[in-house]
Amino acid sequence: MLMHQTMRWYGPKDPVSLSDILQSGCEGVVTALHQIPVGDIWPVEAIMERRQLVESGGLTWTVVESLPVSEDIKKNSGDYLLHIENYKQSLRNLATCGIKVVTYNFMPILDWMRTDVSYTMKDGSKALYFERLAFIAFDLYMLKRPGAEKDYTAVEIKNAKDKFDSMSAEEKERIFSNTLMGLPGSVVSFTPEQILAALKTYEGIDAQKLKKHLFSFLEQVVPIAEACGLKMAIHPDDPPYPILGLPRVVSTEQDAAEIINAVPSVANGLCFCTGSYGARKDNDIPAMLKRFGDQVHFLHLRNTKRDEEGNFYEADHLAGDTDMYEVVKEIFNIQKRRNISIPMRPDHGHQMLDDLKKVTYPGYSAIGRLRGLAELRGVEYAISKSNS
Ligand code: CS2
Ligand code: MN
Repeated sequence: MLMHQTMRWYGPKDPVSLSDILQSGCEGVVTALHQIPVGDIWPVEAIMERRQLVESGGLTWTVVESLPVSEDIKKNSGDYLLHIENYKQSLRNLATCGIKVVTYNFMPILDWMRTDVSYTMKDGSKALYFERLAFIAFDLYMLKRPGAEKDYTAVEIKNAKDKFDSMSAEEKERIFSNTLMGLPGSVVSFTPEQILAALKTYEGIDAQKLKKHLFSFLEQVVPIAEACGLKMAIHPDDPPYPILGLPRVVSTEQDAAEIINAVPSVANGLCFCTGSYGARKDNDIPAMLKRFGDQVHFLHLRNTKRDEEGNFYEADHLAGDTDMYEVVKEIFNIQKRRNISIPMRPDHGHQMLDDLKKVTYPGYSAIGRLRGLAELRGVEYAISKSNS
């Protein structure tokens, strides 16, 4: 049994077309109704319309990424009760339309964060990069977040200041806009005033509290998902540690275990993103897959290369710190045991070849993802052949 191969498709405005995705060998796409404001209900008609569009392209749609959780829900404030009811209704509507897996995350304010979205690799392709010093310089000297100094060592602060002073105005501007790029699927980025105001709303919410909010959200929505045959899949934090003073609660093996145990149900599972979890040295990716295999409902396969200073870039899918052979072997075992085909996508890829001339969502150009997918597909094919 092989993985169900998909790519993310941002909808009709995505410069990567359904035909491109079909030609990459995928059976399906993973998509979301980005046009619906976070917190509102996804109506059946809109879901069906998207489904028909995908099917008219010869592809299937069974995984949603993401049905976003509102800031109110994460903070247990404002309209959170209404938003939870709406979330439940969206789940029912999605199930009615044939969706099987719903991906979400619980990162306050931001989704992934990088300091450079076009970092040039040795071979000339471009990757997403997180440079810790650039990030500290951004936090201290561009955003000027109150109290930021206490998150860093004296040496880090000094080095970040030197870095900041040596940067050209253009470089500063680039780091600034890359860092505040906003959410995947949207092109609007935050202004410093907006982000500082948003950060302020998290005052008094530490990791323990955020976790409590996550668990009470799960207590409400998981039974609904279970009753309508849906599986929830939580995406890990990226990078997998606190940033900008915001708590992060889906970063480690321990976090994943606590989430699963908080509301025991087949419907309460993981979107296992090897790239996000893999940016931490203490996450043993194959071991985590082995432990959580029964709860993995969706796979993001991607690799990162870390260094001692806390920088990491997105490596080729078979390079980097995570051993993809071990990962795919583990997935092969899980699928065999559960007798299912788990949906996967290559997550990000490098911008390369003709895509260097195109504008796509950072990480989501076609050719780099196709390369990653093809390599992973080859690994899986070989493993399954030698096991049959
Ligand atoms: C994705 C995440 O592009 C990406 O890095 O893996 O943005 C992911 O889609 C969301 O966090 C899931 O809710
Ligand atoms: Mn991911």
